[in-house]
Amino acid sequence: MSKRAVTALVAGAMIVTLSACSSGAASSDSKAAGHKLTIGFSQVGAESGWRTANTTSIQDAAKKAGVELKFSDAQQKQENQIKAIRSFIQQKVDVIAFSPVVESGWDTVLKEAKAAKIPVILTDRAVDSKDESLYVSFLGSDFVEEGKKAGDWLVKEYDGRTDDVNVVQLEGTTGSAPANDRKSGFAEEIKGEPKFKIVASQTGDFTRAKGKEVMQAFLKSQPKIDVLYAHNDDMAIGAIQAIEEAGKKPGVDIKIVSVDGVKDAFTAMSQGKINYDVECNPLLGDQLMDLAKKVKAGESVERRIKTTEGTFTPEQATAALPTRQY
Ligand code: GZL
Repeated sequence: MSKRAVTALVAGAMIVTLSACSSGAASSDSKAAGHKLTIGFSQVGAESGWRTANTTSIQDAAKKAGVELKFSDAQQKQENQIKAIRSFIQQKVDVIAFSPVVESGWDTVLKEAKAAKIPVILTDRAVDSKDESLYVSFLGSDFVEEGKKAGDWLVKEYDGRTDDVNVVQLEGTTGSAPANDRKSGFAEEIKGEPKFKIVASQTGDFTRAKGKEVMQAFLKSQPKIDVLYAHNDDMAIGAIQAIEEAGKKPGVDIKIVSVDGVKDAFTAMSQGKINYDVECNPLLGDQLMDLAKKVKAGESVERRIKTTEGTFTPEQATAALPTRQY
């Protein structure tokens, strides 16, 4: 074979090899590039307007970020969340994220995730585990702060009043971080004012139906109610129905201070039925996706990321209503 032919043959072989390598490299890149970050997410349930907005935010953000989201609704049961987390471990997801329905009872399953080398991100609600190695970050609101904001409004609203102000409290899900912390923050803020008497306090489990049922009981058992403090808007909206059915005017005969800041509460505020709303931001999706990508990439992340949120008077809520996202 002529020298020229051998050269052409060798050059050709080199081109084939290089392209194979590059395609090989490309295929491994494309494999790496093709590997979608997979997040296993265990959601509390669908108990409130806030929760629905939180779920939508997470699902939309996952789509936008090209993340494969394995989503599980626990219907407000801890055992369902534990089952879901174990299933995510079996499926070898890249990251586990969840909103713990209650604060306690997570160490065992989180130790299983740690043993499987799957990082865990807490969103919305916290756990009371002492072992901080069991999760890499907690993204969510400061519920004690929210309770204090509600208490601060009450103190200002009744400034100068000397006779007793009877308060009833609709608590969130028993054992949950928002219920515990909104209760303690509120109590802390009003403790210097003996005129405020919390005459009844009971869980309405963050739902409209239970909020109405418990408010009906309060109305029967309490001779005088001046204020309702509801740990979320859905219970406040349920309570409004009970107050009206009892022939009283919500927002006037019984003032209402609530938490979340969902659209239906803003509508009630525009009608004068809720007097103050402390916002709790459910739109955590984009932050969660960014956090999960950083965690997967081995980048360091903040242990505690607090969401920004405000407070609303009826005038502010009425103005915000037309563009309210949730
Ligand atoms: C707060 C969240 C609470 C909301 C309720 O971050 O966990 O749970 O306040 C929801 O509406 O049910």
